[in-house]
Amino acid sequence: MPLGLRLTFVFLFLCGISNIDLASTASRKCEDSLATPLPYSSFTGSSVYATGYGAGYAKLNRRGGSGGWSPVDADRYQWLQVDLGSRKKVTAVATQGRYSSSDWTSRYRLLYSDTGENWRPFLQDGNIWTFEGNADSEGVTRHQLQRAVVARYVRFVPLQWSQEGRMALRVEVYGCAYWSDVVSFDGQGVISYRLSSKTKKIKFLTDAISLKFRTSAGHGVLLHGEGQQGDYISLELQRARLVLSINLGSNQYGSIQGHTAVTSGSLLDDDHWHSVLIQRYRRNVNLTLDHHTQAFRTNGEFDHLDLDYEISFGGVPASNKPSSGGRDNFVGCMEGIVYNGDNITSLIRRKKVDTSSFELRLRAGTRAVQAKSGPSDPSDVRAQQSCPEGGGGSVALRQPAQP
Ligand SMILES: [Ca+2]
Repeated sequence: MPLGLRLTFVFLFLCGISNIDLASTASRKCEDSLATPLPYSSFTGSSVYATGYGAGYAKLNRRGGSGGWSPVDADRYQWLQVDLGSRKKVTAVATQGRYSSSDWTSRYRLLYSDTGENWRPFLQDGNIWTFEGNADSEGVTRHQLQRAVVARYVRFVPLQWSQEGRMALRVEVYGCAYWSDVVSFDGQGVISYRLSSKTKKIKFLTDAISLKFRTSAGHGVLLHGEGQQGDYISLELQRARLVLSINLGSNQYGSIQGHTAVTSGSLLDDDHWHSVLIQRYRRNVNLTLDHHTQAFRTNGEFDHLDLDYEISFGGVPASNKPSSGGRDNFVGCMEGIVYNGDNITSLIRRKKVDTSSFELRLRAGTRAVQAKSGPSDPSDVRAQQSCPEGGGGSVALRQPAQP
């Protein structure tokens, strides 16, 4: 089969698959009870007041043990932790006091984490949020989260508690399974997404690109595309800030300069997930980082992004390197990469994206998939330990130093 024909076929086939994926995830409610089905050992606490007050008894409406969790001390350093077993989408929480007692928690904060070590407070309206808890032992107070979070671990941190009794909790966490293909980048691999055959250039009047990333490295290219006329789009981390560079065209005399760069965020190398959305219509661009949107217009007079036949994620492809000047590849994890309607991460799992000249590894739940055409080498094992899903374990994003 001629090369061009094969590429066209693959491209059309993939669009169909990604549409099905998006439709199936959008249509279901996300309100399952996540904590109740868990075993005793999935609950841990900062301390335990006495036998029968263990964290595993902290299930909503249960009366096991002494009817709930209570710590030894009464200060703001106590916490009750639920390990959901794998990353879940969390949409609501509920609390209750210890069964038939004068022990409860009246105000608390919520922390969440992928690793159980690196915690992030739940925010509402941009502030670390304090939730109203209980005023007796049996009433249930439920809070819908203003914005769902994705996490494996959830911690309840009591701030105020019963005046007459002790600090105590029974809890529920509501949400649903979170399916995501997480791509691990070791600084070598680059995903190259072929937009068309080599002979046909692409003109884009609009763009919609979204992805999530997590890294402990302050520098690295998240995505890059460029065209022979000098157009480009490039998203990268520089000094732990996000920089979007875009050029819809300059003229050859230099009187029209299209280069435009916008910076957003800070401390993005904090090993937490961050979401990015780029929306463009002609010269109008919205750059959204973690739900904060910056609107700007590109410089110059041109409306189309003229790209060559591919766009890459995690670095600049080797073929483009000379013009793009030795920028660092991304080291870390990405998920939910959607490029103009195509779910790239899903396509990678199905091995439909060209990765022929690069190494690439990803994990999808417990289904580890290796999409790599070259011979394997010993570094594979190490790299596959990055970006764990489901079973978890510690996260090593950087390559360990060579002995
Ligand atoms: Ca252009």
